[in-house]
Amino acid sequence: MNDSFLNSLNAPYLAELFFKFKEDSNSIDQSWIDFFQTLNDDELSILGDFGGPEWKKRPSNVIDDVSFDKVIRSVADVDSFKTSTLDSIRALRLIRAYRINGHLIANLDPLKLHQKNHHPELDYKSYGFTENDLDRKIFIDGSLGLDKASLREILQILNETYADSIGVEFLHIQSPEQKQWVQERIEEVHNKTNFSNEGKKGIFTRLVESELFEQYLDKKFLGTKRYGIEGSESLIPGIEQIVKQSCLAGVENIFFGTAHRGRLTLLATVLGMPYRGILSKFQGNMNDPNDVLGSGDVKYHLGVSSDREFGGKTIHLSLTPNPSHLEAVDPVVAGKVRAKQTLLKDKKNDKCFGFLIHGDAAMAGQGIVAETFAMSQLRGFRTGGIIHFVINNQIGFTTTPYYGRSAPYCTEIAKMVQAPIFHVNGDDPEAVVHVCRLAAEYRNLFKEDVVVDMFCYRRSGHNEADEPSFTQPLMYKAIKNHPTTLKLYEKQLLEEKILTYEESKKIQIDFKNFLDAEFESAKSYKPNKADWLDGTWSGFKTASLDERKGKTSVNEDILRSIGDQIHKIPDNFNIHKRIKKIFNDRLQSIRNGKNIDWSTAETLAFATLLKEGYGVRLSGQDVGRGTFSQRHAVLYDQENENRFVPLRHFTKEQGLFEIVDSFLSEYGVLGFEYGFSQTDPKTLVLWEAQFGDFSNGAQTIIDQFITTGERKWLRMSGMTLLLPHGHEGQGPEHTSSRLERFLLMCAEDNIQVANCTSPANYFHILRRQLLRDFRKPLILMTPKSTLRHKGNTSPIDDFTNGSTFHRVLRKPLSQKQKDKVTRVVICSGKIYFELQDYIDELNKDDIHLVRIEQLYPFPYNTLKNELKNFSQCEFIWCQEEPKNMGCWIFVHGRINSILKKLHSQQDRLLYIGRRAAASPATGVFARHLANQKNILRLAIEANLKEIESEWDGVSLVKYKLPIE
Ligand SMILES: Cc1ncc(C[n+]2csc(CCOP(=O)(O)OP(=O)(O)O)c2C)c(N)n1
Repeated sequence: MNDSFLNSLNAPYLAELFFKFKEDSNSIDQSWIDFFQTLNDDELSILGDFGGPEWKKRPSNVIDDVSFDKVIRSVADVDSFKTSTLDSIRALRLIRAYRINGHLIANLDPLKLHQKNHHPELDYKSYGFTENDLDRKIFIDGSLGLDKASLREILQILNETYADSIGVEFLHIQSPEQKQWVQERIEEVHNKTNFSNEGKKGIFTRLVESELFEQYLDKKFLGTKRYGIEGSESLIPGIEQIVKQSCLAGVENIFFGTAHRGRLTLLATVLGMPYRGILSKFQGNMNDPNDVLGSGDVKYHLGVSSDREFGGKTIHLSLTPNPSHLEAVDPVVAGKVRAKQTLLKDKKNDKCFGFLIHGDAAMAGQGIVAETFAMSQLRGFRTGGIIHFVINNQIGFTTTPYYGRSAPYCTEIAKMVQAPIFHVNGDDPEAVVHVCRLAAEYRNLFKEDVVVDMFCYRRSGHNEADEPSFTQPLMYKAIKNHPTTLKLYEKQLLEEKILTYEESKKIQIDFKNFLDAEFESAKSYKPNKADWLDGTWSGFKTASLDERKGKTSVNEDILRSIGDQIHKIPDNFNIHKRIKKIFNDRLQSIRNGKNIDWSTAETLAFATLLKEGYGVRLSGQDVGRGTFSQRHAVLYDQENENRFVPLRHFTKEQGLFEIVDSFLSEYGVLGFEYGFSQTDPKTLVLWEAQFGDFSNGAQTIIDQFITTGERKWLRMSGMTLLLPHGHEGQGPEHTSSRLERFLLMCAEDNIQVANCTSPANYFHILRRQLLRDFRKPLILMTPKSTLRHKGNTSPIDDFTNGSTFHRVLRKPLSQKQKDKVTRVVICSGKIYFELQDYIDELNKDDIHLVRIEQLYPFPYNTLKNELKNFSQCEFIWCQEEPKNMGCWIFVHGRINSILKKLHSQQDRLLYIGRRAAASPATGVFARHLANQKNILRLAIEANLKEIESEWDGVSLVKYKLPIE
């Protein structure tokens, strides 16, 4: 049995022959043609690689140096050459198969319940080898770092590298550098780090802390839910490695997002939250200033931040508070990272990254995971790669993976961004630490996502009070008899003589004693202060309940000069004709001080904030142009498509303006922007829905973060939502932003909800978001067709010289005019313009329109002061939305209480609007028009005495209340 004739000197000759065969088969000897023709495509492709892989082609002069005569001197040589070539092809196919599929037989499952040990493509016999071939040296062309190796050696290396405790998926990566990096990094060390004794003891200590802390909690607080880490303890040394490597590489901030599982141990061990602090929460201690103002949250949702030090460098770690809604925190973390990178001018993403910890079921099931991956490399959203760690305990509550996903792995979705995926056995903590190190290196080198999928198990039920054997009896039988990771690692270190039994016991006893001391201290534990107004939030306060208008007006000269600056178009820029006109009209409106429209007001709000040094970031689908072709914040050169963003560089010293056409997501994008707003309170962060109704795609972010975050976690946000809203005959969709739903969520000063009807009010409410010493989310209904309504304009005086936001708007009336009024119609939003037009058309002077511009916080006093002038009049609430939608449910009780206080002759507000309906609007345009007309007619013309007598609280049959 001879070793291979083929070697690195003559292999290029073979490559050359093959190349010629492909180019022109007549140029080579018939015997070689016959030989090549016996090979299948897969085998031929291996031959092609003899010239070196794509990313590492051999220099072509090597081939020139090899002459036929030197290589082959006899027919026997030719035969040997061919035999060796076949051997090499088979061996290389086997190596390739392991690189692709080795993970399928890797020893990943600590419980060995689903372990596969055989795969035909990974069986050398499938390639024509027999046992007799095991010891023959085969030329493998530098693969696995070797020129030649026996099949036995090859198999050993392949099994160690690709099918031991680690299974790697990386050949889906298209970038040659990244693919090569992964391959080299794992092959050169056979996918194993040789840890020093100190390193091993460090891993051991981390496991002790994880296991013993959870045991301690279990003993002291039996049956209390904590979603323990038991079974996945290797997470902790793994994360520790990522933090350490990243810190040493110069990373300054890691933003963590995680779910419930193992969170408490993570807080204590990696994030440095004092054990006594966690224990005091278990003891029910209410002294935490973070709890005092808020309604509090359960222990396993808490956020925390701390500084850690490695090798003289410091790294800041922060864990974002999260709701129960699994994975909802993912885009929020990404947004926080992006904001921090922006603040630090970390353009290369060297200083901060996000770290997400997933459960296997959630990773596979929740669409937001895909949305978060989707933003990975997008302009406006990229953060230079997130490290994902899956605690793959092979179960989701009571659901087994067979029911939980269609894909073989829960991590399949990561392939959409070609992230390398390291599957690893959680019972091999050294392997976990090893892949975590690779993950950190990969992220920090390539600035792209990477995934560690740690196969483990869940020792208890879903929570500590749950009985898991109801549904997984066999799995739990296996778990019951399975030693803990700590026990297994202790055994390994004892066998390796790295630890003595006594040392091991001492480490464990010392830690238990430490926990006892912490438990005692916890009883009187008082954290120093709430951390939520630190850092970028220092100087901010919780909101007061006074008028809090903020100083939002702008000096007129400054406004005019900004107006000039933001409408300058560079000389060589070929602007679209129509946009040129729009820009001219806008500029003239500012110069003339008249008829400033909505979009101009918005631009002025942004520009003035930018000039004052604040940032503005607006994202959403097609926001650059604007869904209604109204914004034109991004201009495109008509000759070459170069972009020009007037607000980006209109003056020397200005804040950063980011306008981002988002990808087609609501949930992910709103979550991202919310996260951004939390990290940078000095940037006005806006998200615009294409149409307001699409915001319900992001309902989880609205419910779980925006409307509740301040109360649950004392985290303020000035997140601003622009939601185009209004009945315009476009059908059931594209009409309603579900204003009613936002209003129902209002309480305890949690958010602001507004529906403005003047550009100046829009200007002020936007500026107000930043010009106060607190932050509140703002939900703003915005115009569609009325963007261009002639009444939807403002004079410059309303922007300047002490002007402010007005929560209630109405025409100022003289006493004489007031005396003529017999009916007050109160409304909010777009219907105002139609009511006013109708009044103008009928030339009526007995109707007074009052617009509520800010619905929450509700402007009781302002409205009362306005209505008191008309206490003897009729009061109508008019809306275009169905009765179960829009504002009616929210306003009528509030306005009735005002009417009562005023002793008005009508103590009950009358409703004019569409009937309660399942669907927000009709799809038939003619019906829409008829209904809209009917609403106006009823509000302005109908005899209310009669209407009232017919009132049955549901419909007004006589007056043909609009039916839809
Ligand atoms: C969006 C969402 N849906 C449902 C739930 C209820 N729930 C809580 S934990 C859980 C199972 C999670 O399984 P997995 O992601 O594998 O994490 P594990 O608990 O196993 O660590 C479910 C369904 C939830 N918290 N969030």
